[in-house]
Amino acid sequence: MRKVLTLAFVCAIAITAFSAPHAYAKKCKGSIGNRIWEDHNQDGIQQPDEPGIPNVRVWLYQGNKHYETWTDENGYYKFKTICEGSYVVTVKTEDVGKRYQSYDPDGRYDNRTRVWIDGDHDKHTKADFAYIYGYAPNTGAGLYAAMGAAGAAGLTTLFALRRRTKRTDA
Ligand SMILES: [Ca+2]
Ligand SMILES: [Ca+2]
Repeated sequence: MRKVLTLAFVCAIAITAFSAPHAYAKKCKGSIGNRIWEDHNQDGIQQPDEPGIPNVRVWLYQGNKHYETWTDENGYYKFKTICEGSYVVTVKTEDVGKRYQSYDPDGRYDNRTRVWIDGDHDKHTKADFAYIYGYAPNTGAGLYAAMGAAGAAGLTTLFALRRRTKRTDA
């Protein structure tokens, strides 16, 4: 009888020891990444010759909680032990230098994207962002930068003249 009780006691301890931490850890095994790179041909695809941008801060927001990490020498970053939920990944734009954004996962060029982590082992690797020097066709700011201040002033004058002409015609 004593042997049976001892065995039952050992089993109870074993079940407690193994099941409790496992149940807790199971909820936060997701991860979010993946890369910030220079999209030289601006096709939104990472070609082998397109380098990553290192030392860029990336923030992960969930409500008022926020986490920070940095891209490595190849432009990769990863937030680990992520629990189920909705997050916003944001790139610290000061760290990409004088580059313009040329790719954003959600199509809106605002240096951030929303990510949902569904399950216990959800590895999200699509939070990629691209930046390039010079003309970025997807943002008006890139066009002005490429033209330079004088060109931008010329364009503004041209638009003003066109507006005035339209008003005169009407
Ligand atoms: Ca590319
Ligand atoms: Ca976006």
